[in-house]
Amino acid sequence: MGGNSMVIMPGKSKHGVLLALLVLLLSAATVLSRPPAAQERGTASESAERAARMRMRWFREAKFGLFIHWGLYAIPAGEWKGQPVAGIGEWIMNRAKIPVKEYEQLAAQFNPVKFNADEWVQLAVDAGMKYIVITSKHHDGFAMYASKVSPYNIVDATPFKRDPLKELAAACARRKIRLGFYYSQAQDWHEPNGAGNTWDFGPDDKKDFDQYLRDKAEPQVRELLSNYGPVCLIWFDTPRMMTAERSQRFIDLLRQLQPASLIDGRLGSAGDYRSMGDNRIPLTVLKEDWEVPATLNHTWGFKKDDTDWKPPSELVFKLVDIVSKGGNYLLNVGPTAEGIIPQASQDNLREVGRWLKVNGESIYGAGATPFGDELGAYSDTEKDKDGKPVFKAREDWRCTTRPGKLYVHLFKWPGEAFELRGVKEAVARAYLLADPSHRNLAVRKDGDSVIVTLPAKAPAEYDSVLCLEMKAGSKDR
Ligand code: JFZ
Repeated sequence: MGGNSMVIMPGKSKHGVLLALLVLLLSAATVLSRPPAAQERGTASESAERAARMRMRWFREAKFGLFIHWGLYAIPAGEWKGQPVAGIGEWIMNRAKIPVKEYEQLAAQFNPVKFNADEWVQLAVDAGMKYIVITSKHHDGFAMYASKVSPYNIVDATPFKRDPLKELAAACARRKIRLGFYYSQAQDWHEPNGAGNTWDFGPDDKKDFDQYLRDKAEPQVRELLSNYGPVCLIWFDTPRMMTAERSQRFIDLLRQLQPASLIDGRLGSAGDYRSMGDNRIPLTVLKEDWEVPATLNHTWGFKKDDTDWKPPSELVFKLVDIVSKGGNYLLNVGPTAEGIIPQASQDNLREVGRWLKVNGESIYGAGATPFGDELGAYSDTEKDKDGKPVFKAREDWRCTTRPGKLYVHLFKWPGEAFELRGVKEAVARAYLLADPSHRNLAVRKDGDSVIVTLPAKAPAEYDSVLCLEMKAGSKDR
């Protein structure tokens, strides 16, 4: 209502005023004549919103999770019949067009005796991660858990015979970290009616996709939601051929079996949050809930040749950048066929954890930046190949928030002093999180600017966090 009159009023003409009155009368009439059913629907959707808000609470607090891509593809590890296969490791069956009959034989060799659920969970804890998402079944169709729905699973088809998801669920419960399952609902290259395997089974549009959904995907998701205790989310992926109706059957399963469990953004219809493209961090703050899945090298599933690891400095920057834009970071490891998480992955993640031990209050449950200019801007001069202006990210600082507090993340130490523009409120005090005694730093206000005097040397590696506490009663950011 207010919105309508606001739009019309600035004209200030007689007609404008009359029109505004008319709009007001009309909107009042619609409200009054609304049938009771519609009002009830209003409250029903309000309670649905409340339920969604409750479900989302842990996710908004968590910010940082461990993704694990583990399956039969860890055996070839990026190489088939002596030849390297380009692309991400878990896609090898597709990239090399390996027939089901051949790929299936990998199961007989899969014996990851070095797998230790407690060690994996400990890594996530050490890294400061708050949830773990592991592939229960990737596009290759192989279930990494004891499934009664299909014998093509780790317990029935391998010499290993153990259920790693059961062991992980127990270890996660012990360490109080949440566990979720990746499940490839649409692509299943093992099944004649699953999406994606055109080399064995012909084009997808000739398949009885609903037969596959009803007889494998839906009952397997039911197993995952029934046999492993609380599941924090199901991470669906690549929604080929997923109509609204097909997606709804999965939503119903989740809401019925585990109403607190979240649905990611790749089911086929809207989930509980938005999933960004792989490794794609948005350029600006997004008001909705979102998560970016990302790799430590260039593959999800283990590839023996991929040793191009992102350094800890980049991981810390990306984590902070993501939180300052309102999102979560789901960072992947690809364990080997023996059950070992590559040492470089472990080392780099533990470095992030070391930084988080000191600076975690600026990350967990923290809000997005109230500024925005620091995120970068579109260039006035540089254009991309489509003639659109290039976005230039700025990397020297980011800002995260808590009520009454601003956390300024300084990636490049400014030395001497730091000036923050656009601060209307009064600053009560300023200190560095890396200073164990949180000694007050000298702060000066100059109009909308805050100028903080800093020590000569950065107190932390990667990112020194400057905390500004606002005076109570001054405008909340
Ligand atoms: C998918 C999978 O195919 C891949 O194997 C891996 O599991 C990854 C996490 O997800 O790949 C995608 C899916 C979506 C996008 C990119 C890669 N996307 O939206 O940009």
